[in-house]
Amino acid sequence: MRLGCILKISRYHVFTCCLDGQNYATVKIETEGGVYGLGDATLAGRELAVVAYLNEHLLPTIIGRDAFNIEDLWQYMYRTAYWRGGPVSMTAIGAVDVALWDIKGKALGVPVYNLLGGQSRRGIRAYAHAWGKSVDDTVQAVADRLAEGYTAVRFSCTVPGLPDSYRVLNLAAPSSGDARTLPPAETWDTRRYLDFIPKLIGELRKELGPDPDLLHDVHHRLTGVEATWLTHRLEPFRLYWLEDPIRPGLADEYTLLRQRSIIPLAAGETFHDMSECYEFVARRLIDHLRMSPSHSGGLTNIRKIGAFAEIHRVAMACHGPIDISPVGIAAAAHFGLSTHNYSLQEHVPYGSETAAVLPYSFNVREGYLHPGDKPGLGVDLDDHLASQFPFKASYLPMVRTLDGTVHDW
Ligand code: GCO
Ligand code: MG
Repeated sequence: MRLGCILKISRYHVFTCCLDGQNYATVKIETEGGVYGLGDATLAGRELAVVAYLNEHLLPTIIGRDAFNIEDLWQYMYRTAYWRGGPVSMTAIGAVDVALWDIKGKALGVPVYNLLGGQSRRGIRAYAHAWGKSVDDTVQAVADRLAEGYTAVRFSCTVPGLPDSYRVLNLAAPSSGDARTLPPAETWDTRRYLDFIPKLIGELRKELGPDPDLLHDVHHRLTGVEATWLTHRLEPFRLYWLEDPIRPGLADEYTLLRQRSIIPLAAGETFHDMSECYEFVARRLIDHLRMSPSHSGGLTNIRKIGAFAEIHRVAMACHGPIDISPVGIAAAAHFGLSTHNYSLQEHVPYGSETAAVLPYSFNVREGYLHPGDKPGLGVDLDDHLASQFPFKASYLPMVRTLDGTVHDW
């Protein structure tokens, strides 16, 4: 017997707002009968491109379709674009897809993780961020996170001689007095960085002992040879993972690093599609894959990528910075709770404006993230309040080396 349409998509709206200094884009999809779902459409520094993709190209084509047929809708959104893939379209598809899972969970009265296979664990181990302007500051910041109950911490620190190196700029501050908002500039020097990081982790181990899991994010700034040099010096300190040592897409450089180093590697926050992660997973060039539902086509796509990774014994560890909204973190949490090969979830606490406009039921206790048990994703949107926090044009930082050459951020 063929069933008729269960829940017809009737309306949509994309909301943009700036909460606690961070821009977010949220798609709301409504169905006849009133059940609605939310998806995270935030692509930091390129937010309005996704909003246009949604409003002008994607959302008008799904009106009147059955919100319950998520797989068919995903294939429809993905395959009807001849120019497919990439950050903008995969974030837009991901937002709609996550909203459809939210709708289905609410309509059936179950949390999304129960639609994905149920709980694989009691909670997902989370890692926190710690950074400082000096070695002492950084040791203290990591110790503070451990005291909060986290057992894994990602550390970064101002590199001596480079006062505005990665992660120490105040991103919430206006980038300049200029009326136009321009990307704030950071400086970089590979030699200073390579000299400093082994000393920093040596101090962290000396002060904090062997127990805590320590992580470090290179943010794509090294070549294969430079990264190999670094990992050799880091090997004695048992790093949980080294993240994005090399520019994405350079599988040959990862091969060089992989063959000469025993440090676990994480990558993938800027991958969007199976084709981008295929070689990294199939050749096991990394240990942890950091693609997220928000930037990789939603839960429908990330589940398939997760299953592919499981076969190759690669763990999933979704990207979870502050520029993924609570809707995106909730999606990652439902996926992480239900996915066997899930290692660690990045977690950054939200501020009070975000919690008021996008109230969420996920929580972190004793360093473990749980999505909560509300039907759907467990996140709502106060759209009236959202309109009081208008979007503010802003950019992610850019990097120049000491002689002024543009470098990868
Ligand atoms: C991380 C990331 C982020 C990104 C940011 C870019 O591991 O959390 O590297 O900090 O820089 O999400 O938009
Ligand atoms: Mg990263």
